Amino acid sequence: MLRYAPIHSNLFINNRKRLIQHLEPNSLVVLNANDIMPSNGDGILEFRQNSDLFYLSGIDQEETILLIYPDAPKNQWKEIIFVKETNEHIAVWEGQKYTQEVAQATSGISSIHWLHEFENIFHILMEQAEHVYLNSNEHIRANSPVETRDRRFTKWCKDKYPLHKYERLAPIMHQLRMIKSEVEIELIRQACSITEKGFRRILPLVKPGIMEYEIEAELIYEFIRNRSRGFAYAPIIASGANACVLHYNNNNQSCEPGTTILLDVGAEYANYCSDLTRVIPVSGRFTIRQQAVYQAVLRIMRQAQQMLVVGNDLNMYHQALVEVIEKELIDLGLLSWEDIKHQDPKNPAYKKYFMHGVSHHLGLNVHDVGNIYQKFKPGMVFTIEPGIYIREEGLGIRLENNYVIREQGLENLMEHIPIELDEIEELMQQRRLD
Ligand SMILES: [Mn+2]
Repeated sequence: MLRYAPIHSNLFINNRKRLIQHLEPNSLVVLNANDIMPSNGDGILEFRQNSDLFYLSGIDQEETILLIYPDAPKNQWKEIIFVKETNEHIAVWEGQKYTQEVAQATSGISSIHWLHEFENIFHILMEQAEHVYLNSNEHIRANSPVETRDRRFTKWCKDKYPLHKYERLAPIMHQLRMIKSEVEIELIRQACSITEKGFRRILPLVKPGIMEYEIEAELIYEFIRNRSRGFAYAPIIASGANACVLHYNNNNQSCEPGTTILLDVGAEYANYCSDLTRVIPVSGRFTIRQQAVYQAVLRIMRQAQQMLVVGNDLNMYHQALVEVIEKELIDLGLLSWEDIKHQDPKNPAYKKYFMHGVSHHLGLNVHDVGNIYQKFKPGMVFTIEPGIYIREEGLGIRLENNYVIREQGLENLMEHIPIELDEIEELMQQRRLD
């Protein structure tokens, strides 16, 4: 019933099994769906499920509640899903919604109730439970004034049941979601492969005068026809100096001959994200200077690959890469050893040309949750995305791939997506043969 192929319920069953190991005895866990966000009038934005609720249930629909109560006195109370009631009338107006049977098959949970039954059942469970785990958005960079359904529920619940022991679910979810299972890695791989199709589609189409939004249109066409619901995040199609604006997404400029285009675009698939960045020359050939900066970024990326291994952590990884970045910036004539020797340690010289982090977790969120102070472990999925931005030259180069950390080394989920200069130029030349 959803655009993507059904996911086997074992993924969600195993995720719940892992969660249960982290709970206090006699605990009840509550997770709420995301809201459908309003725009204006009766308009709405596209629905995006709460990543934690999806991770534990697979239910991809608004107004869903998941209860997990491993020590419940009755078996049918150990796991319960509430979905909004559907019927013939709703089906005509809103299309297909989860029936109880489909919710059961999706989640692997046998107790499925309609949402209007929630308060009665919840009251019976709360009478038994001691600890209550509620969910909140504790992403390290979360910064939204909008009150979520989880937040409203927390207020309601604490007001109605003030004497329970309340616990934070978020730190446990971060621990769990940080390590991806093979099924999740396959879903991310699928998202990467859809992104690859989009990238290969645009290579022969780009020529001087093409508008950034025309490239965006070709990408979304390719993504959607491959069962993606669209971009995993706002796409950056930045030609020329626009590439130096890190979160550029107007995508409304004409691509000028002799400049490059930075594409930071990824498809989502089944709520899993991919996150690709490539830079291509508008005219089909890189200039000598563009090549030099590009190769420098590629060398930084290769160094990063060597260090994104079990046992390292993000901090030592980043520290080690700073030395590599400094050397490349000096070789490009952008910095001198003097600049570095006399730099303000709080604002190091390299930050003028490389002002963001090198890696982040990737998964159900494009900047996925996780504890950034822990050592790299097998099953973690990271991006590597070095960049050099030279505003005075109107040139910004960033390259980004997605990787799985394995016991035996790093697996590149984007190894088939062209990244070498000559391969990109060759693919772009194919337009001239048409
Ligand atoms: Mn990224």
